[in-house]
Amino acid sequence: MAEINSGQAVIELLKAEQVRHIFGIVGSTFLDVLDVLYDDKSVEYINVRHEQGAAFMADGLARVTGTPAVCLVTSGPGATNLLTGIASAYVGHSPVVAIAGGPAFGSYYKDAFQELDLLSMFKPVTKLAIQVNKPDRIPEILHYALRSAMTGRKGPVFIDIPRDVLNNHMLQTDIAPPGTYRPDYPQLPHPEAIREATRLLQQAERPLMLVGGGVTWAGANDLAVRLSEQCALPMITAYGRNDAVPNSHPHYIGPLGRAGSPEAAAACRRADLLLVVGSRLGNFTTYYDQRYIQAGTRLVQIDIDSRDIGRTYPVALGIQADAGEALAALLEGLSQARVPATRTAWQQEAEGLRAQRQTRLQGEADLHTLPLKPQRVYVELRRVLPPETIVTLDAGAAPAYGYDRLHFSYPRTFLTPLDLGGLGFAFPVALGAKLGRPESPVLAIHGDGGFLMNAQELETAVRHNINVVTLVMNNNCWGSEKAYQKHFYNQRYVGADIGNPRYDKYADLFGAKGYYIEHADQVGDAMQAALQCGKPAVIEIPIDPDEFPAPATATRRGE
Ligand SMILES: Cc1ncc(C[n+]2csc(CCOP(=O)(O)OP(=O)(O)O)c2C)c(N)n1
Repeated sequence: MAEINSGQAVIELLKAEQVRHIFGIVGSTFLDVLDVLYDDKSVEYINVRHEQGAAFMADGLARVTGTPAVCLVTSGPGATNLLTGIASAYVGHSPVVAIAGGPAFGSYYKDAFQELDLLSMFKPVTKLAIQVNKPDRIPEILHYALRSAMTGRKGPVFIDIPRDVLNNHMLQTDIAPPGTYRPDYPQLPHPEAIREATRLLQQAERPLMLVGGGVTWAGANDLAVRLSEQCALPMITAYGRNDAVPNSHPHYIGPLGRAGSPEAAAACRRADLLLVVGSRLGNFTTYYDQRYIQAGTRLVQIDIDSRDIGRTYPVALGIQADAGEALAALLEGLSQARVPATRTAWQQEAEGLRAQRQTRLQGEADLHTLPLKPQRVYVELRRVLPPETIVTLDAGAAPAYGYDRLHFSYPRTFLTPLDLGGLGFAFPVALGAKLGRPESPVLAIHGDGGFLMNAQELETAVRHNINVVTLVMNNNCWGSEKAYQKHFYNQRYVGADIGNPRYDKYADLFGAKGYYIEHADQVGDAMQAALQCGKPAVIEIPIDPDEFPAPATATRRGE
């Protein structure tokens, strides 16, 4: 066995999982780990300006690569600042490994300097929150954490390592490859379940596939498309998962759920069988009621995690399996099956809905008002963005118009806060995504409120040359929430309006590049220039301060 120091062990254990970036702010509790990076340049410490940014960056990186992404921060407030970003990774099933160097082991339970019960704080937003209690156990406990993060439905983990456990120890350990401490192969579906699923699919007259994020995590996007083609199955996507299938595919109708496509909703209401692949059928995909999924619709639900199978809607058949293995088995099971004749009419209906959506979105090119409406900005974005662009959306009204209006060609190119709905998400997540996929253009879409929540990371972006473009649609208000006061409180606005600096100037001050445009015909040129300027860039567009989508009726006062 090799003898290495504890700091080196942490770095080598992470490198075995392809980790190339660690996000955080320097702290005295974990300096043995940082010191390793003085010589070893194969891992870069991205030192950020607020730990929330670090957690969001790690989330972004993990979502675009599928590999673990790491935060390393100091105790107490360094760790609590991570919480919202770790919650985002939890909701997004993103394998983020958050490590905090804690106070000395012997000082616990004395209200020591920066001592907080971090394990209790992180438990509800992680798959595992654990403390290392002995230097020799660093490899074992890191393996436990990595196995938890990467197995089944992925998700974040939290590891507290007291400073005297972490620093200044020699360990006898060999660095083992991941296959020695976590499973290499995905979970197969039960053959009986696949036979039953093929039978249900063959019986259905109007089957529809609802493709969720689990398909992307399983790398099974092509298989979903092949099944759709083989069985004449129209496709819709779960909330925020538009990138799970190529949007130009003639079988793709649109995204279901909040701010989604009415045509996808209409298809869902018409379906007699819904093949749900890798979707938990969460709040903003379904609203947990019958507005999309009708009581009579039969559900075949495939998920890696049994906790969400039949959780809200009773299933005709639940299959616990990896999405890719299940889709491959269905393709095999249906390879000799003839597509039932009744499907032709259904396919035509689905094609009609797809065409209806395209026409509706194109019609928004006729919105000529100033300040611009966000809908019009998206018309221009669809025209100009290269197909491989990764787009991150913030919470908020102006970004929300993007759920139905952006066009995706490849998996892992659409990153959204999902049901967390956290503001301040898009910009730091974009930075992490860019580090994970440096060859891809990356665009963050923000309202003015959400952008300023993590805008300090522009300094991180400039210093580390992380060249993402951020679009700030500025309406000088917390628009998405102001909408409630407009519609349900008779425009009695309280706490709804805010002021802003000019964000193009803000960008210039940080050494980034700023653009300010007001007209639709400037969007394309500004976006192209920003994508090519060789710096982080911010484009501000003033937008109509009165244009918000009507809030969902389910969230009306008191309901
Ligand atoms: C961290 C956080 N705080 C508060 C909210 C509640 N909230 C949701 S959207 C919104 C307004 C967003 O304003 P802005 O980013 O300017 O975008 P707009 O809606 O104006 O387009 C607020 C306050 C939230 N989702 N997340």
